[in-house]
Amino acid sequence: MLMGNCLLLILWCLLDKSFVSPMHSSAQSKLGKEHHRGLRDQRRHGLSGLHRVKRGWVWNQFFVLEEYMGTDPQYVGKLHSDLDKGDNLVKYTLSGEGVGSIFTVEPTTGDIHALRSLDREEKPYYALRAQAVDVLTGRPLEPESEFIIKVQDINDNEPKFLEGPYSASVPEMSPVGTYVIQVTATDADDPTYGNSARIVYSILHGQPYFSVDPKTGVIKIALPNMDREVKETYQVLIQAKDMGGQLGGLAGTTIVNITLTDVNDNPPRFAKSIFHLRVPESAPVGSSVGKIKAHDLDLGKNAEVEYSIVPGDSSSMFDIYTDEQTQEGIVVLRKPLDYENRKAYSFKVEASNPHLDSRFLHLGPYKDSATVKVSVMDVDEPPLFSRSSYNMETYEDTPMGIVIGAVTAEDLDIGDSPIRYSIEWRKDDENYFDIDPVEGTITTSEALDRERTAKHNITVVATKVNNPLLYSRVSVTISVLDVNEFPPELSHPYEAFVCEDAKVGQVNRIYH
Ligand SMILES: [Ca+2]
Ligand SMILES: [Ca+2]
Ligand SMILES: [Ca+2]
Ligand SMILES: [Ca+2]
Repeated sequence: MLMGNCLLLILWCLLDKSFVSPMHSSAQSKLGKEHHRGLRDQRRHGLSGLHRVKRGWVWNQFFVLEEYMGTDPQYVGKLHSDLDKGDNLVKYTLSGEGVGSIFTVEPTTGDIHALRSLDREEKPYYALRAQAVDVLTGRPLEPESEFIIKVQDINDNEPKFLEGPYSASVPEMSPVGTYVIQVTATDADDPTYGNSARIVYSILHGQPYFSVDPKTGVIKIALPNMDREVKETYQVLIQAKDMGGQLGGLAGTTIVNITLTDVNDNPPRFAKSIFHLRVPESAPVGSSVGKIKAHDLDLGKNAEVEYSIVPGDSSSMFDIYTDEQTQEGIVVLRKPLDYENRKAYSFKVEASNPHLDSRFLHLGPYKDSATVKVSVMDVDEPPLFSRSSYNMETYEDTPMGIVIGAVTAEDLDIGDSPIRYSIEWRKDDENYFDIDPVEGTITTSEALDRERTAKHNITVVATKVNNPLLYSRVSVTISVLDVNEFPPELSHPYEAFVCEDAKVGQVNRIYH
């Protein structure tokens, strides 16, 4: 089967535009892979097929250019049997993939044509079988020969980023060369032939901040000290170009959105060196006196601020703690205030970051201090009675209008308002007493009867004239003393009713 009854395949090698020439070779029915490799190598090096023929290579492949735009069917190659003497007694037939629809053979000449344009990226080769048949007997002149029609690549596909657009993040202040992300473009053209699928990456937008490795598509930090607090997001445009990046190559692009993540590179800073707070003297212990804030440009943990009061003259009067939501320092009262005693306090507050990053300590110190001045405000307070309660005594036969005692209240505020007194009558109470609104003296308005009521409890109200909303109450107990209507009984001496702590204005014994 070496020479003799074998089919000759006459090939058109469509290698380059400059290399289109017919070649002759005898085809063996058995063909090895090394033949494919040989062809590939040859094409790569742009060598003429003729030289290779001398080395005894046998071609079992036809080539057809993909995306052929010509008007006539594309000539693919020629079948020839050495039994064909040119007397039209041999007929060539073709079978296999695409026969009839794509490929035809001229029975007498063995010329193969492609009827329509082909797309290598859709189907890179077609497997066919050829046979030479005796026209008269219809019998095959030799065994069927298999061959392949390979679709020759042209660069008709641009690189594509199938996974784009990309998102990536990298810590701010990362050193130059820090890996950010790898982008990958794919090219549908033949990677084994020419440079149609040889991709080179470049950066169209995003310099000088980022760089891309031309071969790997790895994006890296290209500028030192990139600061999130200055610019947080970057849109980088990456191009992938085939033909090794050369002019005329096809290109595809993708967007890479890069976000700088935060590191603790900013200390907290008070916006001013002195904060003025005002608090009413009446503020209860534990209540908020006011807020101060040290601003930290960082985010989250890196912007957490701890406040402390520097020990000093006024430091024991106040506490400070951090509002978790706002990171403000809330100044809280620790001890009661008294405007009349002290009107102002001043202390130093320190703000610091609790979570430090050792790499950025040189950008510190991560703390700041400020002075807080607290002004105590006078509060218009209700009048204050001279005692918390009053006890009085009177005889049951005391005439109406006689003073039996007096209460005193005072306005301690700066205004020193006059005071007005009144008796607060409870429902159903009988009205036995009157009070002088200015003097606070209490008189009887009804005859008293000890046997009926021995003790009267009344409530006296003191109101500030210049602010009637401010008033105080005090309870006054009036004991009704027995008058000697009946013979005195030793078991009830008068002394038993004398208040031991009786002081000025408290007890008036009225004798007849
Ligand atoms: Ca292609
Ligand atoms: Ca390509
Ligand atoms: Ca910080
Ligand atoms: Ca930061």
